[in-house]
Amino acid sequence: MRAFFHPDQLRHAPALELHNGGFTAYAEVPARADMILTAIGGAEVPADRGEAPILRVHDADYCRFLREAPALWQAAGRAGEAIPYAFPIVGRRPLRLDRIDALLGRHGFDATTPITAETWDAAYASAQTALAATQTVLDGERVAFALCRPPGHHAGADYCGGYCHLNVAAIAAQAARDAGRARVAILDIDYHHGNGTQDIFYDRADVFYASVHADPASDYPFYWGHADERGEGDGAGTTLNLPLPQGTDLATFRAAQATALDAITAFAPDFLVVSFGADTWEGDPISRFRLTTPDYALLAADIAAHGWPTAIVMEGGYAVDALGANVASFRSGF
Ligand code: Q9C
Ligand code: ZN
Repeated sequence: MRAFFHPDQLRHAPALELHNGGFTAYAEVPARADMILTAIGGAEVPADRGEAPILRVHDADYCRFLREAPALWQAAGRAGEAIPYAFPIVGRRPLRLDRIDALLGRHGFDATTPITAETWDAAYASAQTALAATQTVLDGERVAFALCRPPGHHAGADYCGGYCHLNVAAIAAQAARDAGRARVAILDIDYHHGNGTQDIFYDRADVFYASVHADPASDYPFYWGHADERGEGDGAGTTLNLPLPQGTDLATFRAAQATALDAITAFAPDFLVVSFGADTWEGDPISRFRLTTPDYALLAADIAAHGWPTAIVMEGGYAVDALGANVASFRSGF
């Protein structure tokens, strides 16, 4: 399976994130990509397809913000990385969550995603990597792997969060649409719900979004990913959320993925994007599922059995020492 990665993706390297009331080491480290590259034997550098395919998903003002925020931060006399501390209240439906993290975050999204002077270039390169894998599949390969990092699925059309800045899965899906694939499905099997991807396609009938993830009643991103979110307007019925409890193991996860694959089969896509996170692994430091390394090959084989042309984009996975083996296992199942 061809794989893509651009060295500029290593340049985004914040030191700290604000979490649980204090600063901790940033979890989404460049070493994640190094470990995957070593395990899979390297990757091809993607071509530069420019900003246009990014602007098919993201607002131009938002992209300018990502580029200019570090200079504005420095001009204001600040040291270190740009982290927000005040937020306009973004209206969501009034869920009655009682988790302290949910109550704090109800007033913003979020303080765990610093922006550095390198962030735009790294996120831009991550998007180009997703586009290269997409083009490879559009050109006839059945599957290709994009080693995206920074990840993307928490980023919406005009917002960042959850270590994500540009939504690489959405950019890939939109590129497939723009290349003439009429019906595109996204299967998101990262531990966390892909709120940004859901938001981007929530009212679209041409892109189906299915996600298996930790129940947002207990886990980030809290305000999205509940089972009753199914799309709206033209997109009514083209969003499927399958939240699972902490402690979920292969049997439960695989059954939920099968439900997602059944729904995607009914949608009859001519292109699939997989948002793959290895933060479902049993030893992940910030997540609470119980998948093992060999489980990923089984999950991948279940997806591959459908035969859809498939671009895989990397999302989360924070057990750095195990990440290479987990990604290699997943790829082996195709
Ligand atoms: N230090 C992705 O997996 N909150 N993002 C947890 C723990 C942020 C995860 C903070 C989790 C975002 C792409
Ligand atoms: Zn995740």
